[in-house]
Formats: sequence, structure tokens, C-alpha cells
Amino acid sequence: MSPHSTTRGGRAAGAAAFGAGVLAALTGAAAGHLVAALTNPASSPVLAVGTAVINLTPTPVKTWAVRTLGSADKPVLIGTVLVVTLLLAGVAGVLARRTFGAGVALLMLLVAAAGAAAVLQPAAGPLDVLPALTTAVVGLAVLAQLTRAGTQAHATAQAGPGADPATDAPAPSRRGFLLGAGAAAAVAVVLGGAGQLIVRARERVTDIALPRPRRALPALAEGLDQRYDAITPFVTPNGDFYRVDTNLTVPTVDVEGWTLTIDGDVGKKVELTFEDLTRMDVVEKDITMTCVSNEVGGELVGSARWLGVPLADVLALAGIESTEADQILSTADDGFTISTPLEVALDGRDSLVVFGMNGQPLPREHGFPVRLITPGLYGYVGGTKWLTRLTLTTYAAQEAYWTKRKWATDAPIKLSSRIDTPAALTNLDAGQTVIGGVAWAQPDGVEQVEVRIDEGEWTTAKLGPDAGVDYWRQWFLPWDAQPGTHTIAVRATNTRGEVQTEKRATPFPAGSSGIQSVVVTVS
Ligand SMILES: Nc1nc2c(c(=O)[nH]1)N[C@H]1C(S)=C(S)[C@@H](COP(=O)(O)O)O[C@H]1N2
Ligand SMILES: [Mo]
Repeated sequence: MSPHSTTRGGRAAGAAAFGAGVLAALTGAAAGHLVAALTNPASSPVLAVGTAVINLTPTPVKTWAVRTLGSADKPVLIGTVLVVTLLLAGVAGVLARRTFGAGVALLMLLVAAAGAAAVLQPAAGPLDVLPALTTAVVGLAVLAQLTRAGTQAHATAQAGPGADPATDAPAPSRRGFLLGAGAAAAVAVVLGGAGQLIVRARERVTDIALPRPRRALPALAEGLDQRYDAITPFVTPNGDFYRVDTNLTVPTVDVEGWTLTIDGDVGKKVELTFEDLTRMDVVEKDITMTCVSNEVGGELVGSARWLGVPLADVLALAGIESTEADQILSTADDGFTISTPLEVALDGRDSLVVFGMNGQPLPREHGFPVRLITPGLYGYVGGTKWLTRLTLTTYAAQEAYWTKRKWATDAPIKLSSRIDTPAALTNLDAGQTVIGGVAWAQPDGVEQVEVRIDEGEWTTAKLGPDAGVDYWRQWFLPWDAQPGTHTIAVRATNTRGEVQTEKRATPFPAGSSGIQSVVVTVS
């Protein structure tokens, strides 16, 4: 055998060993994913590591990732975790060929990291270790099997002079390795696919009966979008509502067994079932929600008719007359926390414990079965999804998830307006057209929206229907567009006479400000 062929054989064997490691990790992770799908999807090894990465990422890196990757940040994160893990698993495979124990040690280290990530999640239970254990057992079995087949294949190849050069058929043990590898890959696809199907099935909301509000609101007026379809719909359909959270899988919380605990500095700790909650004084409110990460002119804003119970009523059940608390620390099913000033539950605004959204049960993405909605505060300080606990405490005593990561402790939504049409950098035909969009000013309400074209005067736009101070207003301004390049800007004024500031601020740490302007070409 020439040295050349030895190198080639060695390289092939190395590749096979690398592949064995990758397949061991992949099949193991797929089996773990399936077990997690049946118990707690968030404990799936890859997702648990991804979540740990999210939680450990420093705030500047996180803001950078959200800004650069947008809503692709989560797929990119999961992809990165997978690639890094599989590369390391490949190295484990190569090690295993030399010294099986060394390869096993590296593979188990990877699995242990995933197991630790799952078990250390704030709301983890003992079952959350199962997916990692499954991954360990399956991964080990696949690694042992493929390493043995690979080693035999290499031995056969090295016996080269005895092999028949006339036949191209792979040696039996090489075929054994390829068959084993193919089988492992197939098993990984089937198990991982089954896991995904189960997760999706669990995400479908079971049909729960929603209570009727004590006083139903009148139907909303027809929005400007009926006339100008480029303007954002007056009511955001549930399926189009922006989604922001730290979760890589949507938490699946069942109504049976769900309770809301009100504790901390209260008269007496109270625990409510879903039924208890729906038997209280149920109200409907039209409220616009916004994310602190929304850029001026951005899409992280939506409006819906929410069905729920006043937060103040829920707190009253536990008795808060003599509380020293200044914040409500709310906790989600997965342990995520949000701080809301106690004051906003009691100052008369419509802070709600919510179970219905636009006539439907809350979609799972938006917090099923129960969430908080606080008009006038960004979601991260008042919009706890998958709510399980309201703890009355002080800002000095406890810090919520984003507060620990240096976002503003308390963050009222900044007055803002957005141009929906014409879209930035488009070409329009000269002549009559319409400029339009939405503006919001929770909890004061929009008084006026003005548009400025090029260096002209601010011109008052016409407002769409009014659904209350906490709800956005659609607006439009007819425009006789003349050929050329034009810059269109918009600003809103609230009912207290405050004008949207031109001063730019980034979303971090307390929400963006500035006015949006778009450039269009008319010809
Ligand atoms: N449990 C939980 N609730 C959460 C979050 C989260 O990460 N976890 N994100 C908050 C943020 S930052 C926002 S802007 C709103 C978004 O609500 P939506 O996804 O229903 O639009 O939810 C809030 N509630
Ligand atoms: Mo947010």
C-alpha cells in the first residue's frame, strides 16, 4: 500500500469518526427533543442551551443581535448552538476512535451542559432532567455502534493488499458503517420530527369557554384601513400581533392545574383558579401594546380588544390596604419576571389580568391562559405572559429579569407616530394620493397628528375613529404629489398638549424617541 493511499484511508477514517460523533449527538438530541415534547418542550437539550445563552448574553450584545437580525435572532441562535455542538460532537467522535473513553467524556460533557441548562431554568422540575438523560443514553449507544463499525471499516481498508481491487463494492464493514450511519440519521429525523409534531399539537389552544363581560363594549367603528388599505388595520388580528419574549418554544400551560397566586406583602395569600378568575367582574378594554425595543416607525406595536379582570380587583382579594410594597413582581410559568409599579394598578387606568384577545382565548404566543396588560407601560414592565404569580414587594428587595439587565426600572410608553403609506424609498405616480399611518399616546390619548412634507409647515392630518385614550389613532392626509424626491415626516401630540419630540433616543434603556421620516420619489 502506498503512503498516499494510507493518508487517504486515514482521512476517510477520520471523517467517519467525526461523522460518528455528529450523528451520535444529533440522534441523542432528537431523542431528547421527543422526550421534552412529551414533558416540557423548553427542557429539550438544544433549546435549553439556547435559552441559557439568551439569559447569559450581555445586554449590549442582545440589543445588537435584535437590531441586526430582527426576528431572525432566534433561528440564528438555535442554528449557532447546533453547529457549535455538532462540531464539538464531531471532535468527540474523532477522540473516540483513538481512545473511546475520551470521546465519551467529551460527548457526556456536552450532554451535561444541556442537562444543567434545563435543570437550572427557574421553573424547572425534576422531570426536566429526562431529555438530557435520554440524549446521553441514545448518544452513547450510537457513538459506540458507529465507532466500532468505523474502526472495523478502517481495519479492512488497511488490509488493502488482500482486498480485491477489481470490485468497487465497499468492504462489508465499510458498508456496515454506512448503513449504521444512515440508520442513525433516519432515527434522528423521525424522533426529532415526531417531537416537533407533538410540540405543535400541544401549542394548539384547547377550546375554552370565555365569560361574557359585565358590560360589553360597542363594536369598534370601521377603521381608515377600510378606505385606504395601506393603513394598518384598526384592530390587529391575533395572528398578526407582534410577539416578543425570551422563549425559544411557546410555553404550553394547561388551564386545568393553572393557578394565579397573589402573595408577598398582602393581607392574606390568595390562589385563584382560572374559573375563579372568570367568575369575577369581567371587563373588555381596547388597548394598544408596544415593545420598548420598537424603533421609531417600527412594527412592534399592536392593538386589540382584551377581555379580563381589573388588576386592582385581583389584588383586593388578597388585601393591600396596609402594604408597604411599591411594585408588583409578576412571574410567568417559566420563571420569567416583570416589575410593574403598584401605583399603575391603582391610579384608575385599565390595568388588566387578561384571558381573551379579540374575542378569542389568548393565543399561546400571547400568554395563554392568562397575562397582564398595563396601558401606558411597555410590555417588559407590564405585559407578563403565561402569568402565574403576583407578588407585592419593593424595588429595593427584588429585581425583575430586564431590570437586572439594565433596562429602565419603570418605562412609560413614549408618544409616537408611524407612517404606513407611502412606504420608504418607493416610487409614486404624480397626482392625488394619501399619506397615512397610526399614532399612539397611552395613557393620555392622541390629540393631533401632523405631517410635514420637505421643508414645509406642519399640516394637521385627519384622525380615524376614537377607541379611547389607550388605543392608537389611525390618521391620513390627502397629498397632491408633485414630481421629485420628497421627505415626509410625522409627529403626534397628546391630550396634555405634549408634542412628540424630535430628539432621538435608542430603544435601550427606556424606549426610542424621535420622529419618523420617509423619502419617496414621485414621477
Ligand atoms: N413571560 C413573559 N412575558 C413577557 C415577555 C417575556 O419574555 N416573557 N416579554 C414582554 C415583552 S418585552 C413584551 S413587548 C410583551 C409582548 O407581548 P406580545 O408578544 O403578546 O406582543 O410581552 C411581555 N411579556
Ligand atoms: Mo418588549
